[in-house]
Amino acid sequence: MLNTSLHNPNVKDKPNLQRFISMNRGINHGEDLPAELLTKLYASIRSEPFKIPEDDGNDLTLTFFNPDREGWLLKMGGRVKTWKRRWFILTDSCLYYFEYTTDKDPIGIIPLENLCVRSLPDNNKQYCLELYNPKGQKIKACKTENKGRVVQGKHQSYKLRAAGSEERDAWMDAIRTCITKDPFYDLVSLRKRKVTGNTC
Ligand code: 4IP
Repeated sequence: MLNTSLHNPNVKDKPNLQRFISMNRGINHGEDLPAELLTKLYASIRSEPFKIPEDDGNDLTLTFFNPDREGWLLKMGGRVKTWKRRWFILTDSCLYYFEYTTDKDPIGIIPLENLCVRSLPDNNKQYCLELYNPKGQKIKACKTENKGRVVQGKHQSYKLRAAGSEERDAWMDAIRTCITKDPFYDLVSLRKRKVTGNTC
């Protein structure tokens, strides 16, 4: 309130320090906050307005807050079969991968809708899992190319490699949970049952 009162040009009646202090009487469980604290707060807000960041839909920070799982995995390329170490975040039924943990924007996004996950035999590489489309179709995903252009992914399946079997199994469990808990599936299967008349 003080920030708006002091810095919004539409507010003509700017409170002075004394008024600010009296406005805050009894707010600390019936007690007053120390005058020194309020004085510093007043001076700080008056000297520099603060801005609350607006959610314009472009900032993905909130999307990656409190994910279902996150960690490093090796990912095999789609056409060129090279392994790249990527930071993966599993949230909102999508897998996002980044080059660095601190990156704000992912390199790639894999929606898990309609996908399945399985472990791969430890032939050449150990602890691998595979995301695949049970209908055998290419996976619908997107990635950002070097020049910043967003393009469709080219993976028939995503092969990922964990550091150990426990980690691989934990990723598979987390991915499976994400796939099954998506309310979209309940809606679609309900609709399918209605259309086919199958009530099972
Ligand atoms: C690349 O190999 C990387 O593995 C890419 O991974 C991968 O894209 C490319 O797959 C693959 O060609 P090089 O760097 O050796 O060229 P990343 O994007 O994580 O760097 P994906 O789709 O896996 O992100 P294709 O299918 O774009 O060729």
